[in-house]
Amino acid sequence: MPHLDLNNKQLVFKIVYFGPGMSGKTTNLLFIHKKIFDRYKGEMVILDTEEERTLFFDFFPVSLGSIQGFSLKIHLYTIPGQIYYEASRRIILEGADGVVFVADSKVDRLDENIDMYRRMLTNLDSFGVDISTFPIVLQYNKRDFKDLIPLGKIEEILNLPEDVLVTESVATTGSGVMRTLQLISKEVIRNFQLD
Ligand SMILES: Nc1nc2c(ncn2[C@@H]2O[C@H](COP(=O)(O)OP(=O)(O)OP(=O)(O)O)[C@@H](O)[C@H]2O)c(=O)[nH]1
Ligand SMILES: [Mg+2]
Repeated sequence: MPHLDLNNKQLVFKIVYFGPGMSGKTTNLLFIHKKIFDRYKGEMVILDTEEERTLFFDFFPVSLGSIQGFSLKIHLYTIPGQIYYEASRRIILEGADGVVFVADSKVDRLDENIDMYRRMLTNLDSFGVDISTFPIVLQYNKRDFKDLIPLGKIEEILNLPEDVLVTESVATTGSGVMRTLQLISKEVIRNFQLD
């Protein structure tokens, strides 16, 4: 459920970019932050190591305008993909209204994608989230590489529902990045209306 702040008349949705290490989560957020006009965005907080790996999370807020006197906001987060940061991932994922799963399309990264997706589902389940209705967009990133995981492969292995939302992207150029954000935002708001 989005966070309703009655004092400040705000409705805040939380979208988390999840996925294995180096799949391009931070790169997605950097591109989105660059694209959005200043008046609609807050400062981007990046907590990374010297090697540009996310240490805890990246974050920034986006304003979507207002409805009936309430301002609508989306808070965008990334998780750290490195395997030993499980506790941080859990903390950041908790309370999410939707997830973009950023998969690394390189064929040798298939197992890491599957492992991380399963970890995400386990965590969501432990929060009591109904995974069958929870908004998720599966983004096949790094489509500029050779030897790609074919579209459909991750869904097939994980036995995901047929109507799972899938996008392709090259986060370094921004190709597919805004479309992914639009899709997940729409899903999150639609899911809220259905609640
Ligand atoms: N060629 C190519 N490189 C990409 C793409 N997306 C991200 N990268 C590169 O992959 C590396 C890792 O990207 P990040 O965005 O830092 O990855 P991350 O998922 O945030 O990684 P963690 O924070 O460790 O979980 C960087 O060097 C990016 O420039 C892409 O679509 N194509
Ligand atoms: Mg990162």
